[in-house]
Formats: sequence, structure tokens, C-alpha cells
Amino acid sequence: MREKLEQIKSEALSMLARIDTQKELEEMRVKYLGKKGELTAVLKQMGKLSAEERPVIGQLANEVRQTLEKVIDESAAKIERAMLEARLESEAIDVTVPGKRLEEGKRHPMYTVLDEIEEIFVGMGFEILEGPEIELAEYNFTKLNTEEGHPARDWTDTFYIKDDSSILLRTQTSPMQVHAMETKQLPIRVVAPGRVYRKDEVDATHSPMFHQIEGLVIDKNITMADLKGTLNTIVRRLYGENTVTRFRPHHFPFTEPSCEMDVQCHECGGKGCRVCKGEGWIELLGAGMVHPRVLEMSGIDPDVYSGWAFGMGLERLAMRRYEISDLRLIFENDERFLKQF
Ligand code: 2U9
Repeated sequence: MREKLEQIKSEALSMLARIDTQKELEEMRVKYLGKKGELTAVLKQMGKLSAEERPVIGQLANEVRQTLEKVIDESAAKIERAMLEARLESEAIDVTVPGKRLEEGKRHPMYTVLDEIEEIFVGMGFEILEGPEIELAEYNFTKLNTEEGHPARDWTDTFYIKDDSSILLRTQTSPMQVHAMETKQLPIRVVAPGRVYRKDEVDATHSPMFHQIEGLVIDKNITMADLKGTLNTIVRRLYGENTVTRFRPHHFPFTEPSCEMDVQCHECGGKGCRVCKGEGWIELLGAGMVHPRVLEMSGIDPDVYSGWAFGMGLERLAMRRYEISDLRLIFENDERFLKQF
């Protein structure tokens, strides 16, 4: 039995030397020290020993058990340390490696201009309306006093979605104001910015999709003086307090009377130069008093209420503000272009 105990000890120690995982170590502990382990099996046979031998073998067996428990514990600690070190090494972060640069985008210059305009209108009590780009011809044309057969409704100018010309891509944001007239309580003060579509060939000044902002005011006793006063205030906020403006007569189907508003050229002060193409004035927007028939078609009594409206192209406004020479630059979104604003 003494030999058996010595054998267990030396076998266990040499096995331990080759172990380097927690799993193997646990298996080994069960193999030698477990309830059905080799050492326990030896101890179970102690009864067969003589009274003299029993305490001697018992002590030896205890020593073997203590030795094995101690070296197994030590080995467990060693394995744990090694695992921690391996983890620290594999998860190490090199804080000196140069970072990846995240390119930051920029607000598009046209939207910067739109933000500014919206803020001015909101400050004057207007509500901002956004709505569908696909519209009924009824709202895009008919209810804006543009009868069937009107040249603006031509298939060569408008993107129709149905063969019967009943549904289209809006050619102006005006249908939003028609919806406002039909659904909102009076008085109305709204601006409608957004994309519009016209069948234009792409060149330095044309694109089949562009952006507009339109506005509409309807109340009792609204006159051309309100139109001029409000638009002058807006334009002076936009271009500076000393901006000089003029209104010229014009024609639109949905307004009567209609006008266009010019600003005096900031470059030459009205003398005529390259920027204003010798005119001294730069065309800014179209406007007018809402046509009584337009009011009537949306259920508003033109004998009680009147209103004014305006429309302007946002690309042209941004091009003038930032001295952009070609409309295509606005749509290409070339980083080298966008980075400049
Ligand atoms: C309703 C009543 C009237 C909107 C208006 C203009 C004048 C105008 C053009 C400017 C350049 C379009 O982008 S552009 O090509 N627009 O000149 N728009 S008055 O009048 C309305 C709108 C809705 C119910």
C-alpha cells in the first residue's frame, strides 16, 4: 500500500507538469482526489491493514492528499494568471495608432438659404407647409385658374403620371396653398417650400427638378400694400436694410393683379454691370393678389376675403447669394463644391 501511495503521488505530479488548462486540471483533481478517485480507493482498503500499519499508512495517505491539494491549487492559480495575461495581450489597444478621419458633411448652400427664409417667415407668424410632390392636376392647375388647354398644362412641359393627365408631378408648390384654403380656418398665413418638376433640358440655368418657396396670406382687407410691405421687409432682412426694390406689372393665371419684384443690383448700385447684365436690377420673385376665382373655387368668398401670394425659385436665390455661376453645381453635390460654403 505504501508503494501504491508513492506511485499515485509521483504519477499525479508528473501528470500535473503537463497540464495547462482549467478543464484538464479539474479532471485530474477528480481522478485522484474525487469520491471515486484513486486515493479514496486506497483509503477504503485501510481496514485490511494491521493495527500497527494503519496509522503509518494513514499519515502517509494524508500527506499525499495534502501535497496533491496544494500543488493542484498552485497550478490552478498559475493557469488563471496565464489566461489573464493572454487576454490582456490579445485585447491590448495601441493608443498611438493614428485615427480614421470622419469626413463631416456640410449643409447644402440652398438649404442654408431656405432655413434663413423660413426663419424670417416664421418670425412674422407664417406656418410652414410641406406636402406631396405627386398631385392631382385639379390642384396643380384647375383650382389655380389654369383651365384645360392652357399652355402650362402641355405634355411637353409637365411630367404626367396618368395618360388622362389627371395626376402629375407638381410644377409648383401652389397645390399646398389650395389644400390650406380648403382645410384651414381663416385667416391663413402659410409658406410652402419644396421640390417641383418641369420638363426642362438641363443647362446652366435649367433643371427638370428644382425648389421653390411660395407663400399665401388670406384675411379680410388684405391689399397690395400688405404684399409690398411684407415682401420688402423679407427682402431687407435677407439682403440688408438698405436694399432697394421695385415692382413691375406681370401676368399669372392665379393672381390678379400680378407683379414681379426686382432688387437693385448690389454690385453696381443700379448703373448696370456684369452681375445684373447691364440692367441695374435683378429679378427676384413673382407675386400678386390671389385671383377671386381661385378663392371662390376653394370655397372662400372673394367679396369678404382677399389675399396675396408669391413664388420664388430657391436655386436662383442661392446662386446669387453665393455667386454660383452654374445651376448644375447645385445638383451634382461634388464635395469640392460643397466644402466651400
Ligand atoms: C395660390 C394662389 C396664388 C403663387 C405665385 C408666382 C407668383 C411666381 C414663380 C417664381 C419663379 C415660379 O420658381 S418659379 O419659376 N412663381 O412667380 N407664384 S404668385 O401664387 C399662388 C399660389 C397659390 C392658392
